[in-house]
This record gives sequence, structure tokens and C-alpha cells, in this order.
Amino acid sequence: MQFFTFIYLALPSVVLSAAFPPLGYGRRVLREAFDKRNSNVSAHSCFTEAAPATTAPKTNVWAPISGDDNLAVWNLLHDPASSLNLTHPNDAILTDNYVFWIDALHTNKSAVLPYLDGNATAPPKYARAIIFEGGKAVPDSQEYMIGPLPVGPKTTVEKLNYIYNGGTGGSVPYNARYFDSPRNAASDPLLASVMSNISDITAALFQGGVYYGSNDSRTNLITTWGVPMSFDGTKAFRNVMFKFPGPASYLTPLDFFILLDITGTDASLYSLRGFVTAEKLYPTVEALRTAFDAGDLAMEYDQTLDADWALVNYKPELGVRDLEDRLAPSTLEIGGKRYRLDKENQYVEYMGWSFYMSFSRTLGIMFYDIKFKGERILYELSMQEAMAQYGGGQPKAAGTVYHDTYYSLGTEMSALVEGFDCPWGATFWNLSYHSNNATITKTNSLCIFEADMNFPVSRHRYGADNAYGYTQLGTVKGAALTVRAIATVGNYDYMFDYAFHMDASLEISVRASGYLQSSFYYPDQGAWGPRIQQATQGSLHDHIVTFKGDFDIVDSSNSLQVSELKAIKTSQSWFPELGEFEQLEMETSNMKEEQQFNWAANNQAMYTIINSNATNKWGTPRGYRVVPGRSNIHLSTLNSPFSRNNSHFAKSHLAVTQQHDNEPYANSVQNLNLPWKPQQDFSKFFDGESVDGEDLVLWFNLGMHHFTRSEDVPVTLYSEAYSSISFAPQNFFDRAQDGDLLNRRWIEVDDEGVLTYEDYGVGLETCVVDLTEPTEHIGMMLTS
Ligand SMILES: *[C@@H]1O[C@H](CO)[C@@H](O)[C@H](O)[C@H]1NC(C)=O
Ligand SMILES: *[C@@H]1O[C@H](CO)[C@@H](O)[C@H](O)[C@H]1NC(C)=O
Ligand SMILES: *[C@@H]1O[C@H](CO)[C@@H](O)[C@H](O)[C@H]1NC(C)=O
Ligand SMILES: *[C@@H]1O[C@H](CO)[C@@H](O)[C@H](O)[C@H]1NC(C)=O
Ligand SMILES: *[C@@H]1O[C@H](CO)[C@@H](O)[C@H](O)[C@H]1NC(C)=O
Ligand SMILES: *[C@@H]1O[C@H](CO)[C@@H](O)[C@H](O)[C@H]1NC(C)=O
Ligand SMILES: *[C@@H]1O[C@H](CO)[C@@H](O)[C@H](O)[C@H]1NC(C)=O
Ligand SMILES: *[C@@H]1O[C@H](CO)[C@@H](O)[C@H](O)[C@H]1NC(C)=O
Ligand SMILES: *[C@@H]1O[C@H](CO)[C@@H](O)[C@H](O)[C@H]1NC(C)=O
Ligand SMILES: *[C@@H]1O[C@H](CO)[C@@H](O)[C@H](O)[C@H]1NC(C)=O
Ligand SMILES: [Cu+2]
Repeated sequence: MQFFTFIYLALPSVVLSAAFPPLGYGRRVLREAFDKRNSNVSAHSCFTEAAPATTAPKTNVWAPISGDDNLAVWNLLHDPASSLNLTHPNDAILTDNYVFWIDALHTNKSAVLPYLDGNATAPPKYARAIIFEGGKAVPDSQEYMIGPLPVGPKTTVEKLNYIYNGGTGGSVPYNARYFDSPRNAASDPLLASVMSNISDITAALFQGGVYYGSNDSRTNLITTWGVPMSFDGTKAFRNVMFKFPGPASYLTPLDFFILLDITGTDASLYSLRGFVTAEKLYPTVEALRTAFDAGDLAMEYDQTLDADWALVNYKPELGVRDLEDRLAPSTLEIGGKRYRLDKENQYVEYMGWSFYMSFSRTLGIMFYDIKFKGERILYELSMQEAMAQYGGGQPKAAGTVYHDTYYSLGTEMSALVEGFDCPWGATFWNLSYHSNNATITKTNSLCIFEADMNFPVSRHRYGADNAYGYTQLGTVKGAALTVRAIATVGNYDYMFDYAFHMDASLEISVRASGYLQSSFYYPDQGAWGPRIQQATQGSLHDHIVTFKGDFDIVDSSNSLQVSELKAIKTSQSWFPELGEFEQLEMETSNMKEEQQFNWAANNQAMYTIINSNATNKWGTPRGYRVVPGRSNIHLSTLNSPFSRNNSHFAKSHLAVTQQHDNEPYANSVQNLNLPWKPQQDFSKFFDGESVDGEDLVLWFNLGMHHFTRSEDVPVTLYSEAYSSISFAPQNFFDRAQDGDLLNRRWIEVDDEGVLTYEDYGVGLETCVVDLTEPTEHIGMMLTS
């Protein structure tokens, strides 16, 4: 029913009345132009017109594997000839071997460049598959590479070890592997047994709350638990917190925790390590019962059972805002779409930019071969990890670190709402991933749109001796193309934006909305966040989102130039009265070795990826600057046991390495449960190799220190939980890349006070704004 909101918001069909016919190139008098309003132009739709097509110069060699390839790989793995002895995941128990997931393996850059830049044939595609091997004598999870694809006589299934540096290749100990439903099912009976024996206690403490097992009809509490669930793979633990169920359960936690040892594949050996409530540990049922019987256990606050307050719907109790019942301003592509798409190849051209996109179930959207006016800037731009680490005075908050690739972040990129999540008229693409032998399509999960920046790219006014206040004025319209997707990984809705600007700069931003992971409210625990509801505390935490930027400025031989601003003492003979005086100077050098580093204090250093052998017209090495944006942070805790050695990528603002085919990812997708013995240790990338005149990768972090607040209820606000960075040309060109834009005004006022202006043939246009004619996406929302 709620989708009828769209009908309510829809506008009548109108044609923008400020339109006038295309006038052709030339100088005109301002008055005449504005008098020539005309609404008779046959207008295109602002919203439903498809972007014009183009053809990618090369096949997209980074694309995800097709559904057919996935099926063939699945069948190959399950063929008895492969000797993997696999059980279907739906039937699997701990001691079976079964497929966790299948995805595309990254394609080696060394194999791609000869194809991309030369006449070599396209490199073969490979799949990667994670297989849980509980049936082995020493149970583990082993990753395989399967290729070349399509599956044929030459296809092999080999262990995928070369991308991991932890010492055990693609093998992850059983105790550290992903905690999936068979592991959940194996440890639930112990949890149910413990909780059944104390159901009178939990019912008394938590308004009738009981747990008899997750599938028992009497159960009215739900569980969550901290991750990591192991430190080094030798043991596994499960620290459970109970919550009231419902769509906002993240905001209705209870002060009750059960600590279990769940080491190994024999569930009969699993054991209770204790209970925590009211900030005390009770090692046994007896200890807990004794305290309960003595009246030592009581909840000072009741958690709310009805969590309507936590839904992202209209809250009339907040009052009425004047004029707010009118439709808010919206982006219109009035002149028609100004970008071209090759959907088959996931290839985009926009205002000099061109790039390919890919998608993976773990990393989400990835970009390849980003060029401006035919010259390569980046070979690859991709998110690598979305991490969060919490603090608190109870086992769940204190012991929670998330690596969202562990949860297959890409698979959580879901349908976007036209007009709200992305502008009306945006291009919507589907994203697909594989599950078992099938391919799941998430419709309309990526959007592409061009939007007004609402400020000019550049402008200047000259002269003031007339009624207009100028004799010359130049101003250039600002716009950018954004590629957007939102991943709802459990509680949070991470929005990833990649904005391609007219001036050849590229901006990446991440925003977080969705539910806070909260804690029960403890009045003495203000150091871990404020009270945000009757019995809820907003848990303090950090978000760190790590990206890979494989820069290829013109070619793959690049350096990282550091230009430091120094206050130096000088004396100059023409200022004899000053003697020695302080002024600004820039000290420039190239970084020599691979390293992790932080933004300079006061941002007094500029970092630029340059190509020393490619100079602009003025003899300066061409480069792209790494421009700090908003909330450029790293993890606050550098020595926490929960993130000790599997999260080094999050512990500096920036890092630079030499590009290697065997270092494609900052993290491994099953590193989360291995903080003390990681499968992939980012810090090992830094082994003294040169980064001067080499193929460089810049790793950079966005994120937020989440200082939780009552305004995180019901959900965190995108406006504030926001981080960004830009890459901007730095002597890459001979001049600014705005001179060739026609969307500008050059206005002159002559001695007689007559104003004339150039419109360069870009007249004001018209398009039909008809929100009552539902587009595919509004239609989808109305009927779903
Ligand atoms: C618009 O079209 C109508 C009907 O064809 C015509 O009468 C009117 O003059 C036109 N207006 C303009 C401004 O051309
Ligand atoms: C195959 O795995 C099953 C458990 O899923 C096990 O019982 C069986 O012994 C295994 N077969 C071989 C040949 O390893
Ligand atoms: C690719 O082939 C064309 C035509 O045979 C040739 O002109 C060109 O030099 C080749 N390019 C490279 C990089 O080998
Ligand atoms: C609950 O039942 C479902 C369906 O039978 C099963 O797949 C799941 O493993 C069960 N969960 C637990 C925790 O036992
Ligand atoms: C729960 O109570 C039953 C029956 O008294 C007992 O056999 C079982 O061991 C208890 N479970 C736990 C985890 O204490
Ligand atoms: C997305 O998937 C839906 C359902 O399969 C399909 O109808 C639609 O055409 C797809 N959209 C695009 C842009 O490919
Ligand atoms: C996928 O597997 C299921 C059994 O889990 C089977 O019913 C289905 O036919 C398979 N699909 C294909 C395309 O092979
Ligand atoms: C760059 O220029 C230097 C000095 O001219 C030269 O030694 C080096 O080989 C060049 N590098 C590349 C990749 O062309
Ligand atoms: C873990 O990282 C720390 C630095 O934070 C380092 O000193 C230590 O040697 C690392 N431990 C292992 C086992 O690699
Ligand atoms: C990619 O490069 C690595 C390192 O050179 C190599 O071990 C691996 O086999 C290559 N992968 C493919 C799919 O060719
Ligand atoms: Cu947060």
C-alpha cells in the first residue's frame, strides 16, 4: 500500500515553459532571447529517453562470468571426476564438502594490457570458487580457480593460492571459515538447551522473552553475535546477544549475552563459556540462577517491544513544515541524455571520459580503463573492503569488527527507487551474481545519471562601470555523471558514488544510512555512546572503506610525487627592512619505497601520481593529484586483538605499492575470523620495492568515526555520515579542461551599455516532465 505514495507525489503533465527554440550558434541580444518563449517545440521526455548507444572499443575482459559459465563450473566441480566429493549446500552438514560461492577471478593486468593496448587476443576468463571442506581429515575452506572458461577440455580446477600471502594460500582453517547456516544449525541446540533451562529468568528479565531454538515456535527472541568468531583458527567462539525481533531489531538489543565455545566439526564438544548481563560474567547456569534467586538481576530499563519509532516512515508527531507538501526540486536532463552506453560491455562515454564497469559479489561495482580524451588515468578503481569496528562495555560491542566483503557486500546491492535514491530518468542497470547453479538478478540496482552541480565549473566578471556591473563575464555550467549503488549489508545502507566531472576530475564518495548497531543502555557507559532511546545506547564505532586506485597516468610507469609546503626563512635584498623573514616554499620529491602513510598535518603535502616521462607543453610531468575530501580517516584502534593483523589496510589513510598480478586485493573475503593469523596480510605488501617509475597502486581510505547521536534514530543520515576524495588533473593538461565546453555564457556590455552574449548554439530546451506516466522503475515500485 505504501507505494501509492508515488501516485500522490506525481505531477501533472507539463512542458517546461521557460523553453524556447534552438536558435543556432551566434550572438544574440538578451532581451530578444527571453522574449522568444515558445512551448510548441515537440519535446522529448525528461524521464524515459534511453541514453544514446556507443560501442566499446574492446570487449569487457573484466566482466562477471555469465550464468552459463557459472552453471558449467558448478557442474564441473560436482562431477565425480573432479574428486571433490561435494554435497549440495542445501543438504550439507559440517562434515560435508560443499560449494560456498562461485564468482569471477580477477583477470591479470599483465594479460589484459597487451589486449587492451595492442593486438593480443583477449585473456581467458577464470572462475574462483570457495569450497567448504568439512569432510577432510583436517577440515578447512579451500579456494579454487577454474579455467579457462568456457568449460572445455583445457579447463582445470586448481587450488587458488597465489593471491594470498598469509602462508596457507587459499586454505582457511575450519574454525575461521564463514559462519554459515550449517554451522548455525550445529551450534543452535546448545544455545537452545542453555536458554531453555533459564527461560524463567529471561522471561522475568525481558518482558516474557524466551529462546528455545531458532526454529521453535515458542521462541520470541532473536540472536545476533559478534565477529570475529576466532582469532587464529585454532578455536571458534560464538558470543550471542539477544534482541527483540522486527525490522528494526538492531535498535532493540537486550542486556543478555551467552558465550559459547564452538570449536571443531563435532557439535557434541561445544560448550558454554558463560553469561554476561548487567556488566557481570556468570560462568555457569548455576551461578546465573543463584544471582537471579538472590534478586541481583533486574533490568533498570525495559526495551521497547513495539519499535514503530524505529521505522523509516512518516512520523506525524514531529509536526508539519510549511510548504513541505509540495514536491521537492528534482534533477532534469532537459537537453536529453549526454552520455553514451554500451550495455553489453558495461561501457560508458561521457564528456571526454570513457570507462568499463564490472561487478563482483564481494566488492560490488568496479571500474576499469578509465580514460579522459583517450588517455588512461586509472587502470582499475574498486572498493576493497568496508570495515567497521565497535567499542563497548559488553561482549558484543567490544568484540565486533565487520569486513563486509565476508558478507558478500555486492550481493546486497539492491533495487534503487527512482526519484529518491537516484534522479527520475536515471539509467538503471541490473546486477547479477551466482548462487549455487543459478544466477540471481538484482533489478535496477545500479544507476547512472548526469546532474547539475548547481555551481559553475568556473566564472569571472570583469569591469563594473555600467548598469550591469560588468563589461565582460564568462561562466561555465557545471555537471557531472554519477554511477551509484547502495549495498544494505545487514544494518547499514552504504551508498557508493563515483562522479565524473567536466573538468576531468573524479570524485568518490561513500555515505552510510540504515540502522546503528546499538547496545542496551548502560548509564555508566557514556564513553561508548549516548542514550538514544528508552533502553538503547548508540554504540561508538569506526567505518573504514578501503579502495584500490591502480593509476596508469598515460602509461604504467608512474611515481608518487610529494610536494610539501614549508615555512622557510629567506632574506631578499629588496626587503632590507625585513632581514630574515618567513615565507612559503614547496619541497618536491618522489616517494622511493612502498609504504603506508597518512595525510600530512594541516594537509600541507600534496600527493600526485605523475608520469615523469610524459610532460605537458610547459615541461612539467603530467599527473593526477589525490585531493583530500571529507572525513579522510583511518581506524582508531591500531592494536585491538579483534583486528590485529587482518586489517592493516584500514590503519593508514593512504598506501602505495607496486602493482602485482598476485596482489589484486587489499583483503581476503574470509580474513575476518583470522585477526591473529590472517589469510591475507596487507602489511606484507610493503617489502621495500620501488615506487618511483613503476606501475603503482594507490590504496586509500574513506570512512567515518561514527560519533553516535539521537539523530541516528531511526536511521543514520546520509547528509552527515559522508566521506569523499577526488582525483584531479595536476599539470596533466596544458590548461583547464573547461575551454571546450559549449554550455557557457560569454557576456559583453559595450560602451553604449548594450549587452550581448554568446550561447554557442546550446539553446534552452524543453522536455516533457510527466511523472504520472510511470517509467519502468516507478511502475515496478507500484506493482511489486
Ligand atoms: C503554438 O501553436 C499554436 C497552435 O498550433 C499556435 O496558435 C501558436 O501561435 C503557437 N505559439 C507559438 C509561440 O509559436
Ligand atoms: C565424501 O564425503 C562424505 C561426507 O559428505 C563422506 O562421508 C565420504 O566418506 C566422502 N567420500 C570420500 C571418498 O572421501
Ligand atoms: C596491431 O595491428 C595493426 C595492424 O596489423 C598494426 O598496424 C599495429 O601496429 C599493431 N599494434 C601493435 C601494438 O602491435
Ligand atoms: C531451521 O529450519 C530450517 C528449515 O528446516 C533449517 O534450514 C535451519 O537450519 C534451521 N535452523 C536451525 C538453527 O536449526
Ligand atoms: C539443561 O537442563 C537439562 C535437564 O536438567 C540438562 O540435562 C542440560 O545439561 C541443561 N543444559 C545446560 C546447557 O545446562
Ligand atoms: C533487468 O531485469 C529485468 C528482469 O529480468 C528485465 O526485465 C530488465 O530488462 C533488466 N533491465 C536491464 C536494464 O537490463
Ligand atoms: C540447479 O539445481 C537444482 C537442484 O538443486 C536443479 O533442480 C536444477 O535443475 C538445476 N538447474 C540447472 C539449470 O541445472
Ligand atoms: C623514462 O625516462 C628515463 C630517463 O629519460 C629513462 O631512463 C626511462 O627508461 C624512461 N622510462 C620509460 C618507462 O620510458
Ligand atoms: C601483527 O602486526 C603487528 C603490527 O601491528 C606486528 O608487529 C606483528 O609482528 C604482526 N604479527 C604477525 C603474527 O604477523
Ligand atoms: C596471474 O598471475 C599470477 C602471478 O603471475 C599467476 O600465478 C596466475 O596463474 C595468473 N592467473 C591466471 C588466471 O593466469
Ligand atoms: Cu556507523
